[in-house]
Amino acid sequence: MLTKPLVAIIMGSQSDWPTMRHAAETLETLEVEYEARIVSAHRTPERLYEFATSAKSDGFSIIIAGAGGAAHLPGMLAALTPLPVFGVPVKSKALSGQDSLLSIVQMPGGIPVGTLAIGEAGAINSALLAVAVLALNDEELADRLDQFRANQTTKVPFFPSDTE
Ligand code: RP5
Repeated sequence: MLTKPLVAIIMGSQSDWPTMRHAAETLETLEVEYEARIVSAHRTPERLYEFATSAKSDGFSIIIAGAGGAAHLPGMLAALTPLPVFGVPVKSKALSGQDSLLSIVQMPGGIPVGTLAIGEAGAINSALLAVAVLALNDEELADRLDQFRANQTTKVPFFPSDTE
């Protein structure tokens, strides 16, 4: 890795990676360095504390945190770091991610978690939101984000087709 990653992608479990890898892939597309780690609020609370309290001094600017079920991870991270935290509700088996969404989005006033959609769309958008923030101070990144969005626009057909 040539430069220090600005974005940390944190997830509660290995089982979250099929969702959170979409955030990673989106950052790769936009050439933003990231580091992905498993940190569980419930199973590895000391790892969570150590990561969150040193994330800023370690050079991270933004934390993306994905978790499912009783998804305390993004909120606990936000409580322990001044960095912006974007939460991705992972689709749970029991309640299809509605539990994850409500756990992440319903933070008490004072400790914000920017909460995205459930699942893959939320993971992708968490990365795009992170890029948009970083691009405020990085013109080359802003250009890449503009290009990404322009490419997306050109892929939308004017008319529907029977072929997939
Ligand atoms: C959460 O529990 C994780 O974020 C994951 O979404 C969910 C299930 O974890 P596993 O039992 O698959 O490890 O902490």
